[in-house]
Amino acid sequence: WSADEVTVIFVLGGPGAGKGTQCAKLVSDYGFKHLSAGDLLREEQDRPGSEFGEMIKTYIKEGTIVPMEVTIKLLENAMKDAREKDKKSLFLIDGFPRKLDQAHAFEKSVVPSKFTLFFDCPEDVMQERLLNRGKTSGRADDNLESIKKRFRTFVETSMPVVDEFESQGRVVKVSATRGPDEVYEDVKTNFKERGL
Ligand code: UP5
Ligand code: MG
Repeated sequence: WSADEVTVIFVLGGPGAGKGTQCAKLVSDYGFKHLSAGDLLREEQDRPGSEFGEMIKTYIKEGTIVPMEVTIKLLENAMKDAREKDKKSLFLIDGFPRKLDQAHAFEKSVVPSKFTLFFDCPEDVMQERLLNRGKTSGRADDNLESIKKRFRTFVETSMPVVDEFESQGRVVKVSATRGPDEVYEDVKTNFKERGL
């Protein structure tokens, strides 16, 4: 695809920064198709007959990053579906790319992103949110041990992606510490400035 046919915005931020929450708001106001890489991996994990199920399970529990061939394929398939069935051309890709090679591969082989929406949030705030969600989410990685591992992977492996995009002037950074509605006001202001 070319960037004229398809608009992709990457949505990044640490575990529990509020990526999913903000994407849901953007979907109802702007008509984006929201694709969470984590959600797609969890669906694939639970799909009967998936050859990747066990592998995905282990990576998620350990807070490490699933090989990109799997994730990019899932994203590409979901994008194709949304384009064909729902005529969607605006995409929020949530929680991806988490590693520099993934960023390079996606922008080369699928489509370049318009920009990255980055939610900036301190670890203590994210930890509290995740532990709280863990009471009801049923997510295998919403426990203190997995959360610590996710934070580490985020700092060591995923922040370099944000830093590289930032150095290219392609990051919209929003502070994610306030309530969901306040954060969303900032998001909308930034989208307006970027012509959306
Ligand atoms: N909440 C949200 N916003 C709030 C606010 N402003 N104020 C107060 N509370 C707020 O929110 C988390 C919780 O906080 C919720 O309870 C919410 O109500 C509350 P959410 O919107 O879900 O945050 P989000 O950033 O989406 O958190 P999530 O846990 O989904 O982030 P992760 O990045 O950790 O999870 P993801 O699903 O993206 O990935 C999971 C794993 O999949 C990864 O660790 C990795 O192992 C694997 N993965 C890959 O390998 N490759 C990929 O490309 C993607 C994932
Ligand atoms: Mg999420």
